[in-house]
Amino acid sequence: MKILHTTPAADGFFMPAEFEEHDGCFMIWPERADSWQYGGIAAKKAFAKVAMAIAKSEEVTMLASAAEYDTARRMLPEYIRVVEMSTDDAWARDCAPTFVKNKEGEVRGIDWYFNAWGGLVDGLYFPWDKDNKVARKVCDLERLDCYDARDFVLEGGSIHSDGEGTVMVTEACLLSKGRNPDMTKDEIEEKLKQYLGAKKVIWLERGIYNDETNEHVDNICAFVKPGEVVLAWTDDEEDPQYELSKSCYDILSQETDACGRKIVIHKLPLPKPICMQKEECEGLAWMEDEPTRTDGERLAASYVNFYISNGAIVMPSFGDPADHAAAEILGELFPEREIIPISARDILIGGGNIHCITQQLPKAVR
Ligand code: KQY
Repeated sequence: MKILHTTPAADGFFMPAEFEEHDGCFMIWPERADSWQYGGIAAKKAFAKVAMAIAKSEEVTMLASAAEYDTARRMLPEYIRVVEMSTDDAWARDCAPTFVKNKEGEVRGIDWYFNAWGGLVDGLYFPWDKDNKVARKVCDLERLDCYDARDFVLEGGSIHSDGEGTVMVTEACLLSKGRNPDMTKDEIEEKLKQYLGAKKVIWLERGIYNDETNEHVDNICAFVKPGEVVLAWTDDEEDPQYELSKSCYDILSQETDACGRKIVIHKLPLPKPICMQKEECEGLAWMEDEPTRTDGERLAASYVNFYISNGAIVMPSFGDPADHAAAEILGELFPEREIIPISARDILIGGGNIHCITQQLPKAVR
């Protein structure tokens, strides 16, 4: 693996869309006691279901610590590759590489600086040094060259690309004080263009209410094809989420993408508020100086946090009446793919969902 000090755009590389073909998917086995209740057993089962759903149509690699290797190997079918790797938690979207490719189909990784969603300002755990090495280790494992972008704090969940020059982000996240406080919005936009090969960045203002990542875009809005997005939506004007979704809707309605298309917006209903229960809080370890979940705390549940595999949409379900409507809408938008809902409360308790625990490897011509 070579560490590259040029930029993807300068080398003709760009970030493909998630709905393009993949060579596989990376995930990380959950074990962190302050993220996953009661030894993480329910989370492990949910992660295994997600991995199996994705593995129906692409290869899955599960990264697991030395301590958890045997458990992961036993709980996962043999067609899922398990590789020992040290991490601080289980958010492959955010600490595995963002992959870029060129017109010839060569794939490379990007190694952003990862600081647990805000470092010492409002990060969610400390230390994060093991997570911060995952991108390079994965590139090494896959024998892919890797761009050094460690002067810039970014997580994969904070960007979405349509693969045709448009990238979507939220201001709440990318302009947060814990990431790149010395950079202006224009400088951040320029960095995204250089590293993701983008021509246009669409800045939404906000994401999902109470999303502890400072409102990652991947929980509120996602491209389903070039020029078309799904947006997490509620009609309940009394819900604090309403203003946030409405602001995204207003921005997207006025926007065109890098190819000059007006954006088609498909509203994806939100489930009714999902809140922590006392027993769930009691199953989480407490760590000094880290935020802890409290009884009744609203979790950042959204159906937009789905993964697009080669053959399926692997989406969260919450046991809510909206589960069905959300699955139907996604089924209409992705008629060629199987819709696979996975009960996701045990992932949501950790603070993210199916998109946050997966990272696709685009199809390469090797
Ligand atoms: O949503 C994500 N991309 C990650 C959430 C991390 C939460 C840590 N408790």
